[in-house]
Amino acid sequence: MSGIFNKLKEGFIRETPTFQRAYKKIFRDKYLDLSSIEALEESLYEADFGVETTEEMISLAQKAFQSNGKSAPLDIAKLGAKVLTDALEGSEGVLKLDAQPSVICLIGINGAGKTTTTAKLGFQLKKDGKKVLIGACDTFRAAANEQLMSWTDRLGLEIVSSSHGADAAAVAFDSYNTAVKKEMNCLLLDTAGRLHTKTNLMEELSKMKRVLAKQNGESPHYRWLVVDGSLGSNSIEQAKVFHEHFDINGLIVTKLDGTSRGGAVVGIFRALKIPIYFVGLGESENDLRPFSIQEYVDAVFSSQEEDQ
Ligand SMILES: Nc1nc2c(ncn2[C@@H]2O[C@H](COP(=O)(O)OP(=O)(O)O)[C@@H](O)[C@H]2O)c(=O)[nH]1
Ligand SMILES: [Mg+2]
Repeated sequence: MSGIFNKLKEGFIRETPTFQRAYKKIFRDKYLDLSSIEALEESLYEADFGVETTEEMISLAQKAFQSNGKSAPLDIAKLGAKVLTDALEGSEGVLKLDAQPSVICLIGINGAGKTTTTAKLGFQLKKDGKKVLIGACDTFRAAANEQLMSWTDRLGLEIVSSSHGADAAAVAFDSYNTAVKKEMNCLLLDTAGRLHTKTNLMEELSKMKRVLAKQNGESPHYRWLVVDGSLGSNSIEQAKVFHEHFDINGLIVTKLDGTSRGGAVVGIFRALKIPIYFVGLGESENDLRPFSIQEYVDAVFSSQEEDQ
């Protein structure tokens, strides 16, 4: 497994002790019994895998137990991996920068990780040889520009920003024009996320979307909702509100490096059926990773093998 996904795996071991205990017991006893199935069920709920996925796993485990009374521990890993892999079918988003500039809008509530993800993604695309421009469309918070600019200064990224209180759609408009003029491959738009004035935020986002669509019918090509993975399945309802107003076509799940609720990735995808493009696994510019079903499933279910 590649280095960075280890952070998810480490998080899963450290933050979900119940899951690991249940799993370890099955390994130690070398077979499945009613008490270990029960422990597994409880731990799956605690890790926020959600009702659907937990029930699927438990019903398969029960079947395995009933059919031979014993099920090798690795079978549990295999069985769980199959349930997750099936549930996550179609969840891997693949970023293609066909349009020039391809416009990616990151939206979501305060603290979800939009600004950090904008910087990380800009950095990674630049490393891949893309010409990247960042538009600072969070004009609501006074410190928002400084936060983004300290990232772009450090990472050598180009940015279009405006003063605090400016019209976010106007910043999006200017950013797009600059991106066209400078022949950028990609324009990343960071946005505001206040929740207490939700209606205004939704109006602001809708306006931004309209303005961008006027400049280019296809833009914004990517409308990504950034969700905080540590909030678990609570993100689902919030996502629906944003989806109504912004027609979300991609997800970023952040903070999977240190959460006890990493199972929520499955519930979020099952509820929304919107592909996950990247996951956030830490606070540095290198801690963003394209979402991979295989790596996610390995991080959840392979964690005990090395402990044996
Ligand atoms: N551990 C961890 N922290 C993160 C991650 N992504 C963002 N953060 C932190 O979450 C906080 C809020 O992030 P920010 O980008 O400002 O959120 P925004 O309000 O949506 O723009 C900051 O302290 C970030 O460093 C992540 O993947 N892992
Ligand atoms: Mg921000």
